[in-house]
Amino acid sequence: MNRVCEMLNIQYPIFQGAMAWIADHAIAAAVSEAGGLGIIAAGNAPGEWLRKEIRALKVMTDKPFGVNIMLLSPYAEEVANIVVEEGASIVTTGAGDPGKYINMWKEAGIKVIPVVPSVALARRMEKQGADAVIAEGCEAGGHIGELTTMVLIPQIVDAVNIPVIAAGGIADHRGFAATMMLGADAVQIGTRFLVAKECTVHENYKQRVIKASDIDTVVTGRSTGHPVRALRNKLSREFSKLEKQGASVEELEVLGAGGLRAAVVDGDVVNGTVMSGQIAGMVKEEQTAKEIIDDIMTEQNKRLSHIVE
Ligand code: TUI
Repeated sequence: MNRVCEMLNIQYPIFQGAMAWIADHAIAAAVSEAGGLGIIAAGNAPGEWLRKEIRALKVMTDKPFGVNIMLLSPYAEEVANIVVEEGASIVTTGAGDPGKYINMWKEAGIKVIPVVPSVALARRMEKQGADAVIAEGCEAGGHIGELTTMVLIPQIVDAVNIPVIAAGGIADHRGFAATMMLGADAVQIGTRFLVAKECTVHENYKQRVIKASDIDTVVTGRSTGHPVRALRNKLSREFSKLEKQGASVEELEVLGAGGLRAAVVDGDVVNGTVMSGQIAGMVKEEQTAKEIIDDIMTEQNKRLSHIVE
């Protein structure tokens, strides 16, 4: 049996990406109910929001689910405690080093799975007691590291003994099979679940992703130390222009502030931040979470059996 499925008590080795502002109880419950691992993204939200989301998810499914703590959030400490209070059993983290929380979570019996963009951080996380790592390549949407999935996965697989979940640029059975070949034990998929029927992101956002082509994402924010991949639009062009002119981090933060919320909640895909992975060009239809998972699992079986025949 797959060691990630065994460790987390899930049916299929497919995590739903923890998309800030987007991944709430609705999509997470649908993914978990379909046999994958649904994940609620705490993002920049306060603790009470997370508490309500966890409780709402538990009404919809009794399957395992995860909570993602975005470590740049001003509420990171608060939400880190709430996952313990609310009895979540799996925590993933992003955008930083979760070292100071790992002991607290382990003592509460929580499985801890940090996102890592490098071999060094993967090794450090294993030493500090992480149960697995999510190795995310820069094909992913949102806040990204420097390395691609293709080079990151095998290097991290060689460096650690804990399971590795591959993320960044995976949306179908081919990406699934490819990352298994690179040594991953499971995958994490964001962009394709963003357009899932159960995902509550604004319809304009979904349509922007569905209509995107292969070259439509752009990375901004390298000068702030927090590069973000999103679909090209008026905001990304203004941001890039300011960055080239040498704008200060403060000026850029003012321009970016609230951008993700504007796109996700208000559907402003012109002046908002439409975070998306590079694989958006291949994501062409709205399906249920179950259809997405079943499609990947049946097709990858065919592909892998074809390769070994
Ligand atoms: O975290 C993500 N993706 C995100 S977070 C987010 S919300 C946000 N909005 C605006 C600015 C910044 C964030 C949107 N998308 N993915 C996981 C991820 N983690 N990617 C890269 C990293 C990462 C980077 C550095 C993880 C650890 C790390 O460690 C540095 C250190 O402290 O050693």
